[in-house]
Amino acid sequence: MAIREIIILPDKQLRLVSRPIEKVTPEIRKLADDMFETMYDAPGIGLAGIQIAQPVRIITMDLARRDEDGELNPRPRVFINPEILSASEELSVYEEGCLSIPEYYEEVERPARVRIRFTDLDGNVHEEDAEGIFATCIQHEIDHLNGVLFVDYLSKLKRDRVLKKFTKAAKLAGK
Ligand code: GNR
Ligand code: NI
Repeated sequence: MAIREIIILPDKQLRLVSRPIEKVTPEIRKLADDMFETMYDAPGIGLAGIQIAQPVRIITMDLARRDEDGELNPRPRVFINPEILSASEELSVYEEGCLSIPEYYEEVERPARVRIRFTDLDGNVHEEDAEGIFATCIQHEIDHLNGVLFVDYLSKLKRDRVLKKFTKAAKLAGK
């Protein structure tokens, strides 16, 4: 396993539309392993392949739950070729952040519930209903697969401001 570099704004790769995964190969399993290691190290609750410069439709996620003793139970999950089948009319607001836009947080309104279809690492297809932070996170990650970032939902003023800040920082870093 390896921690890989997370690409950040204004890297244009973040705007790529990732390609579907035709078959779950050993390379895909290795990619998922590296994504988990990178995500836990960051730390983040979700990661899309393109965030480590791999434009393929794969997401890792861990929305760890606390049990009665307050113990944190890890729940690593992989979503391959995820699709949103339907979304609720009801919306909910979460303060979102993104590992590709470090230390920037804003409230985003999205459907409160979505029904998703995805393939797992064994190649089995599942359908599932998502709500709460799971619904927000899976929508945030599927957006990455389509080259969409959460700042795209903010006002042009806020989006331009954050883009400018990261462009300036990249220039100063000589990138
Ligand atoms: O770690 C993350 N936290 C988060 C919080 C609210 C809504 C979405 C997220 S996903 C983010 C990690 C990330 O950038 N995934 O693409
Ligand atoms: Ni993100």
